[in-house]
Amino acid sequence: MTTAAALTAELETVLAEATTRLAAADDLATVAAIDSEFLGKKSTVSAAKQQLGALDADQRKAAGQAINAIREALTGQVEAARIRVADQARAEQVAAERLDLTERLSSIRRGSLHLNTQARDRLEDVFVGMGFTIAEGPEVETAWYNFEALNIPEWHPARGSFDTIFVNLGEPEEVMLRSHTSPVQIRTMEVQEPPIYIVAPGRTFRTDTADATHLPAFNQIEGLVVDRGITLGDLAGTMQEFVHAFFGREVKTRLRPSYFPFTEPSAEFDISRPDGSWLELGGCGMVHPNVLRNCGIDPEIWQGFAFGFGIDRLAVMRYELDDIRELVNNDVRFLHQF
Ligand code: FA5
Repeated sequence: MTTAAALTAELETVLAEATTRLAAADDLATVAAIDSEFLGKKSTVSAAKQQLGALDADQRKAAGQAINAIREALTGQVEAARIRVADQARAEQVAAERLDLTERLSSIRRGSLHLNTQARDRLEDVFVGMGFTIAEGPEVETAWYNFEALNIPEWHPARGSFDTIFVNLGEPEEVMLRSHTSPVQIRTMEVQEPPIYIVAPGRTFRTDTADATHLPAFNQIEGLVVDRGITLGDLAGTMQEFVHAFFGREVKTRLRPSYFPFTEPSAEFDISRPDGSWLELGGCGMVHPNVLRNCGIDPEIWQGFAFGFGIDRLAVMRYELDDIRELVNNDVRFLHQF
């Protein structure tokens, strides 16, 4: 004959087993299987209920209470296991899908100044170190500053050689994008009394087609010195000093006779490449007396020299590029190298 005490003892064994199995369960399917095994229709708890009718009336109440208590305890444990396993699964998923933002951050590369800007800054440093100051002028110029004041009157064939880009303003061919930085010489001498020692870096424009050594928009640095007793020797010495400071002592320089209407004598200034060939950097010469006169400076008292170099070509040389167009292609793989 079953007694309430025996039934309770049996149910407690069942509860202990369920407790152990639930503690080991690590997924929702296992918890669901334990739930139906211990609380479903075929479970010991359900079977115990059916045995209640066979008990004596005095035993029935105690046994019924014991079954309910076990049932509640089991239900509570199954629910707790379900929550624990679900939380664990969510935590695992979050960990798996987590984005490592610190890793991403450390892989972002910092930008750097464009090669032309680096070259220009370095040029300014070298010339400021030699006692020059920095001057500026506008990128849109009039014929007076770009040509006439520089001793290039309208009929002069040299005007054609500048491949000028004109702006549709005023008289035809009166307003233009400056084709060189030499107009800054005029603007400086108009407002400044000698002695003058300036360099003027800036953008210049020509109808040139882009190739390995040409760009339609490029940069020049103009230099102008006006003082007493200035000679061609001062020009040559300044050029050489500048090249040594900018490129190092192994780079050689040479002056080739040339022609510019605003200097007399005039020269083309070349530097040696590692392969032994020469690269033309720019023009230079002694400031023409007419140019000084155009700015109200007496050429009997003051003499000067001037030069104009291509900054892009300086960058090509300094950073050993094969093609000047690399400077404007905007290819990050290229730009990141410097
Ligand atoms: C001039 O522009 C004169 N103003 C230079 C000058 C100044 C002479 C003062 C005397 C006194 P040129 O046209 O040669 O000269 O140009 C000077 C330099 O600018 C060239 O040697 C070259 O380095 C650069 N340059 C000219 N055209 C281009 C271009 N299309 N692309 C890149 N660089 C260029």
